[in-house]
Amino acid sequence: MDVTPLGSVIGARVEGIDFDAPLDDATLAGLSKALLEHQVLVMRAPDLAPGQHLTIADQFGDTEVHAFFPNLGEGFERVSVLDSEQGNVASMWHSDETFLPEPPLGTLLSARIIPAVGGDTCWASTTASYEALSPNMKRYLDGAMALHDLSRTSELAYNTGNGTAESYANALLSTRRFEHPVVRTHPETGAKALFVNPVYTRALKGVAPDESRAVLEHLYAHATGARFQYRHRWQVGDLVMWDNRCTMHCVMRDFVGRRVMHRVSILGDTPR
Ligand SMILES: O=C(O)CCC(=O)C(=O)O
Repeated sequence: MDVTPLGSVIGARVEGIDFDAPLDDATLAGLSKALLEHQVLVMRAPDLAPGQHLTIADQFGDTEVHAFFPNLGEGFERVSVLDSEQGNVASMWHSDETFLPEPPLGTLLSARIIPAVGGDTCWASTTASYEALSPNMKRYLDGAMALHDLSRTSELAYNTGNGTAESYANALLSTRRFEHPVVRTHPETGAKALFVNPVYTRALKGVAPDESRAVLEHLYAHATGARFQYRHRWQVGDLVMWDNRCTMHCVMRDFVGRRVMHRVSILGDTPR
């Protein structure tokens, strides 16, 4: 397996893996190590069928049925489909499903249909952005908690006519709302990472709304700076895996035409 860095703090290309069969132990260990080191891995798996996609993801841990994305249906509920023609383009910075008590550990995303130009995905390293904070800000955030829920996406959907009053109300159920530390410690590397994002994080706990808004806006602007990013130009058949515990990502909504991705997420643990 060859691992070549693609960005200065995040991203690597991994070549030499045969995805036609389940991964052997050495390959699995090599990929896991590369993921911890580079946070986002870009691979080629042009003939990846949904069943193989699931088999590979299952080797990293149990996989989930996504909280709200459509999926491939019976037997393949754990393969979500992001089809731009159904309005599913994740074009705001986020870490996956942080409104859950145990957000996913990581995700494997397979490019099925890619527009001729545009539709790149950017990932940002939240360990690198945490490291670059001032000592004063690190002290301020130490022990801080934030509330994550689905109210922002539901409100946007409702306001634009893409959601019902019922879906808006359902988004506020307690199973879709959780408090997490603003700075989490990666359970495997021990590195500290910022763990707030503009899609699901709604407020810092225990501070005035103005202060919460100002601090979160500052953190989002800081954490999505170009120096922390890797930007991927997709080809059909690319398979990208990311560590959701120390990254955020965002699709560039700068394309015309259709864009279809299949995704499988691996269950994670409680952020601490
Ligand atoms: O479509 C993409 O490139 C990113 C998908 C995404 O944001 C997600 O799966 O959470």
